[in-house]
Amino acid sequence: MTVVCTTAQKKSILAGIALLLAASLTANSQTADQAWLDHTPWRSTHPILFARSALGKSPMELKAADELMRGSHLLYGIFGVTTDEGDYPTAVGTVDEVHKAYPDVPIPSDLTSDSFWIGTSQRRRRTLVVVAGGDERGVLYGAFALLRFIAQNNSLPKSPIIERPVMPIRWVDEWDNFDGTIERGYAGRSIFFEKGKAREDLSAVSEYARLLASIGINGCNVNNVNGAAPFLVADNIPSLARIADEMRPWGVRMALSVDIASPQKIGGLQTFDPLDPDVKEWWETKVGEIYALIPDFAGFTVKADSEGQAGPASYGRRPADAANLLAAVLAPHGGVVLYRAFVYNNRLDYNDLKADRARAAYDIFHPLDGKFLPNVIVQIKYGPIDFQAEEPVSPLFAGLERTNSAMEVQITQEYTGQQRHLVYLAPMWKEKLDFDLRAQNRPTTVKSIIEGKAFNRPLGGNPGSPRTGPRPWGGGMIGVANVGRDGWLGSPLALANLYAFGRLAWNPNLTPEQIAAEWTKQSIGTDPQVVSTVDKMLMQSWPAYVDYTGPLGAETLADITGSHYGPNIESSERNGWGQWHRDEANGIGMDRTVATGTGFAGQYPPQVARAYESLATTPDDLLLFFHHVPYTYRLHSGKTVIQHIYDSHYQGADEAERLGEEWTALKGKIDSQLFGDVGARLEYQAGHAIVWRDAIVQYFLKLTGIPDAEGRAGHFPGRLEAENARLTGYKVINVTPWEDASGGKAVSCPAVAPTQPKAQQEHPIDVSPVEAPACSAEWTYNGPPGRYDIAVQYFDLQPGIAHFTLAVNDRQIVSWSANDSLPSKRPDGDNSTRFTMRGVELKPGDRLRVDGVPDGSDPAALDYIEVDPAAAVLSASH
Ligand code: GCW
Repeated sequence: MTVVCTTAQKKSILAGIALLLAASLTANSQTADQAWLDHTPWRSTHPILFARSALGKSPMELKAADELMRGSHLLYGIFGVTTDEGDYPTAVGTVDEVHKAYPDVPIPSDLTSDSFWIGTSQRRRRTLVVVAGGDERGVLYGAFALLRFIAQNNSLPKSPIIERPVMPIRWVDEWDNFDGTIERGYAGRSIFFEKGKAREDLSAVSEYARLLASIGINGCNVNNVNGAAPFLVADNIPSLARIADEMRPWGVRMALSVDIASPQKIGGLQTFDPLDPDVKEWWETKVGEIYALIPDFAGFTVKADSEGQAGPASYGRRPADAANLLAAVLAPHGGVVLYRAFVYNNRLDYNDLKADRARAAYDIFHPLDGKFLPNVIVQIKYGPIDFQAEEPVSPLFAGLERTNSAMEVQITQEYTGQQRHLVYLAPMWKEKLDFDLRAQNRPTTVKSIIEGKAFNRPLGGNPGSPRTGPRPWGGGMIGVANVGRDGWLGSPLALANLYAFGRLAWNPNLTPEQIAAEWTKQSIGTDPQVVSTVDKMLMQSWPAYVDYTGPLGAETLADITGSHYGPNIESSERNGWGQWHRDEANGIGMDRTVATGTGFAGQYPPQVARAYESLATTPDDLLLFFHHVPYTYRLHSGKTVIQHIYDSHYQGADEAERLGEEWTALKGKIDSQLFGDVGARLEYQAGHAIVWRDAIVQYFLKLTGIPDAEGRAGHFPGRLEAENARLTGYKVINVTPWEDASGGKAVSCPAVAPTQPKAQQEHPIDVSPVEAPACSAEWTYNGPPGRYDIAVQYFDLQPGIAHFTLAVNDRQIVSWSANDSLPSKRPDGDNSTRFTMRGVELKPGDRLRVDGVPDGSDPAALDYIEVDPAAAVLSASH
C-alpha cells in the first residue's frame, strides 16, 4: 500500500528527522556486517524516502521494497520513522506487474532475467519511482542499483537506468570446511558451518547474501573444493537446505563442491568410475535428494585430479567424462557443473627443463573442446599458475571455442597479502578481462569469451522462457571469497575487492577507478578529498605490492610450501609444485618459449604466441615468466634486470609507506574508529614491505654479486643489528630462510620452562602468571645529535604475546605487545614486524636498549633497530 503523507505529517516527520540526525551522528558509521550498505552520507540534506510498495508478493520483491526503505532511511540517518511514510511512492515489480498497474509508464517489454529498468513518472504533484525487473531477481537488483545511485548522487536518476548483466554465472566460492575452518580464509571462522554441520544461527548467511545481491551475485558455492565428500552424506543435506533457504530471498542460489569419488567414499560403491552405470545412478539419486530439499539448487563445482583430490584419471577417464556425468544428472533440474581447469601434476621434475605446470590446463582441456555437455562450464583461473600477483592470462580461454568457460579470481588475498596488505585487485582482474587473445586472428578479449559472445556460446543449463527472454549466453566469473565472521574479509578496505568482483561480473566494462569511487562513496564518505584519496590509494596498492614482492613476472617469491605470505625465495625451487622461477647465479626466469623452452608460449593464438616467444616483444612485467635471462639483460625500460629488482623493491616499499601517509591526511574527515584501524594496518604493511624489500634485495645481491648502482642494497644507514648488540639473555640464531632477517641472523630469548609447584598445576585457573625474565640487547648510538625515528624489527610469533620495551639511557620510552596473529611458528618473513617510535631526541653516546619478555612459544626474537632521521609522518598507532 502506498501511503501519502499529509503536510502536517510531513512536518512532524521532518522535526523528528532533525532530532534523529543529531542522535545518529554519534552512531558508528561503519560496521563490517553491513559493509557498503551501511551508508549514511547525506544526513544533513533533504531526504529521499521511499514508501513501501511491492507490486508482487514474491520474497525477492518484498526484499526489494524493504531495502529501498531501509537504504533510504540509512542514507539520511533517519531511524524510527515508520517505513510507510516515505515521500516517494514507489512501484517495485516485474515488468508484467508494473505494466498492469501503470500501463502508461514506458518500460521496455524485452527485459531479460536479472535485468531491470529504473525510471520516474510525474503523477500530479508527486514523483512515482518505478523499479521494474525482467524477473524477480531483476527487481531486487534494480532496488539496490537505485540505492547505489542515490548513495552517490543524493538525487533520483534524471533519466531511466536500464541494465542487464552480461554473464549468467556470477558466483562466489567459499572454501569452508565442515568443522568451521576455511582454507585460505583470513577473516575468522565460517559463517556457514561449525562442528560438522550447518551453524544453528545462520543470520550471517542471510546478511552475506544481501551483500551479494546488492552487487548482482547470483550464486554461492558454500564448501571447500578440497575434501568435499562429507557434505553429500544424506543426513547433512537438510542442514545445507537451511543455508539455501537463507540465501534464496536474496536471489542467491546455493551450489556445492563435490568430490568425484563420493559414490565410493560415502556411497558404499566399489567404484567412482564416471562411466559406470551404478555410479551414474548414485549421482542421480543424490541429485534428486538435493533438489527435493533445495529446488533452486545451482549446481556443482568440481576439483578433480588435482592436489590430492580424486579424479577420473584413476580410471583412465578424462575430465569431460566426469563433468558430463554430473551435468547429465543436473540438467533436468536446471543445474550446472563448474569443472575447474586447475588440474596439474604437483610432482613435476625440477631438473626437466621441459616440465611446466603452466602448460597443464591447456594440455588437458584443449583436446576436450566440444566434448562437454552444454551445462558444463570450465572454470579457469585467470592465469596459468595460481592466483599470482603477476602472471599472464591463461591461454585456455582461447583454447575452448566450443565449450562454456568462466574466469576464476580470488577475492581472498592468498598470494596478495592476505588482507593484511591493502591490495585492490580490480585493476588486475580488469587487465585480464580486457586482454585480447586474438583467437581466430580477430579481437577476442577474455571478457568477450566468458560472456559467451566471442564464440557464440549459449549456456545450456538455462533454456530461458518467453518471459525471461532468450537463454543467456556464456559462462561468467567466479570469485573465491572465503568470507568469515571477522568483518567478512577481516579488513575494512579489503571489502572493496568483494564489491569490485560483483560489479565486474555484472559489467566487465566498468573501470576499476569507477568501482573504487562507487565503493568509497558508499563505504567511507562522499567528501571529495576522501573519495579522491581513497581511490588513489586503492589504485596504487596493487602496483605497489607487485613492486615490493615482484619481480618481472617471476611468480611469487613467498613461502609456497607454507603460508603463501612472507618472502621465502627458494621455497618455489627444487620441488614438484612447478612454481619455479629458476634463479641461478647467472640468470633467472622460466624459458617457456617454443624454440628453446617448455613451449607454453605456443599455447596462445599465433599473434600473442609470437609476442611472448620473442624477448623483444615480451612486456617487461612478464619477462621472467617467459624467458630465462642474465641479470645484466636490459629491459625495455633501459634498466638491467638486477637493477630493476633493486629499484622496484625500494620504490615499492616507499609506495607502501605513502599509502599510510595518504590515509593520515584524512584525519577528522572520516569515522575515527575506521581511521585508527586502517591506519594501524597500513603502518604494519609499510613495515612488512620493508621485510619483503630487504629479503629480495639482499638475496639477489648475494646471489649475483652485482652491486646496486644506487648503493642501497646491503647498506642500511642507521641500522644496528641485534646480533652485534651487547646481549643479556638473548642468544644469536640463524633465521631460515636467511634472507628473512637482516644479515640472516636475529636474537632470541630462550623459553623458560614453567616452574609452577605441582599443587598449582592441578588448579591452573588460580595460577598467577610467572614473571618471565627479560632479555635485552643494547647498542651505543654514535650518529649526530637530533630527532630520530627508532624502528624496532622483531618477530611476532603465535601463540604467545611477547612484550618489548625500548629505553634510552635506561629510561623506558615506550613498550608494546607482540599480539598480532601472523603465520609461521618460527621467526621468519611471515612474522617479522616493525614497530616505530617517532621523534626521539638522541646524542652521540646514548645507550639504546630493547628488553624482550618472551611468552609461551613467542621468544621475543629481535632482528635489528634502525635509527632514521625523524619524518613527521605516520603516527605510531600500535
Ligand atoms: O592456490 C591453491 C591454494 C589451495 C587451493 C587451490 C585450489 C583449495 O593454495 O589452498 O585449494 O589453490 O584452487 O584448488
